Amino acid sequence: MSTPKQIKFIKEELSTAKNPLFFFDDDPDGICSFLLLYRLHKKGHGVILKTTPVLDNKFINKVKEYRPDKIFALDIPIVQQEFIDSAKRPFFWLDHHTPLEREHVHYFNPRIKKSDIYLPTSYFGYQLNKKDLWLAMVGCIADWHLPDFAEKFSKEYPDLLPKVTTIDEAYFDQPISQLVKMFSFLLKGKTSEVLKRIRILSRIKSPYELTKQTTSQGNYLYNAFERINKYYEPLIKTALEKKSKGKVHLFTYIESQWSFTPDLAAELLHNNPKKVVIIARHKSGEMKCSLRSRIIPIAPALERALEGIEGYGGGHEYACGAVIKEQDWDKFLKQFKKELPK
Ligand SMILES: [Mn+2]
Repeated sequence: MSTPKQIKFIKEELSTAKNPLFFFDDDPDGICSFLLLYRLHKKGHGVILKTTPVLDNKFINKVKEYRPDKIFALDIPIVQQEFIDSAKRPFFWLDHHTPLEREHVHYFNPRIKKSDIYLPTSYFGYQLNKKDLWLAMVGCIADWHLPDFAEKFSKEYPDLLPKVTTIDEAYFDQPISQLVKMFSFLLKGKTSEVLKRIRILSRIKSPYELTKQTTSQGNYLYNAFERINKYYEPLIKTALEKKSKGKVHLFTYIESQWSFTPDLAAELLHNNPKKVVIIARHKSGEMKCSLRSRIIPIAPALERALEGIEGYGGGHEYACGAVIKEQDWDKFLKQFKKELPK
């Protein structure tokens, strides 16, 4: 939780910035954080970190291009010291991943003080920008957190969140889940297209522009979402219908344009809370997978199952990722099932 002094400080720094440059993570919490900060003064530029959680000197050309007077890094797990040093600008880093030691940066992360606290960056964003409650709500829910302003949101948008219960329900079963999904899907595709969508999103004032397409820009974004969702729907339908014996619910798919793996994994787990869910996407001779569970720890089983296999993987106790060569896939699966706790 950030202190009133910290909030005042960042607000002040934002209001005096003439040309701020925002770097943000490519997930809904990342864009919602950016939109919340950007929409306060509508100055400067945003850069999305596509497919990398690291902000390093690869991005220095953006600093040269935009010549910002201040830099803000939002929801980015790793900012390298070399980048902070070569950027040579007042640097502000708002994040909620595992805290790192860095110098010459104003670093705000609720976990510095309390290591087990979980507050998405959009939560911080809402403390800075109280106007765009809906953006903060979408960012928090997408990052699996039901914020303390959920009641306020439910009162303002009763049709989007009729009642405040659990994060699981808000994420999957309440109408707001459609917005969460939209934000996730609008980030898929070519960087130029994604940037265009984010530019349009920065001008959206109400969630109904998206859900009810009350403006042409809302309509444009809704159509972009629908085009991507058309590929997702048959996949999730097949994945849910698949019968599974034992502890593992496995779904493999081929999709060349977009990865739906995190979205499929989350939804399948919601429907199979007692199982280990494995989603694997065939790509260039490899199986790129996501392993998820709620009650069965999977990290140790994965580590042992990787023995003698061409591939790699790892992660947290209940959420892991792995990449396995196709020819070793069957052997890997067999070993993994055997290694799961009885
Ligand atoms: Mn986040």
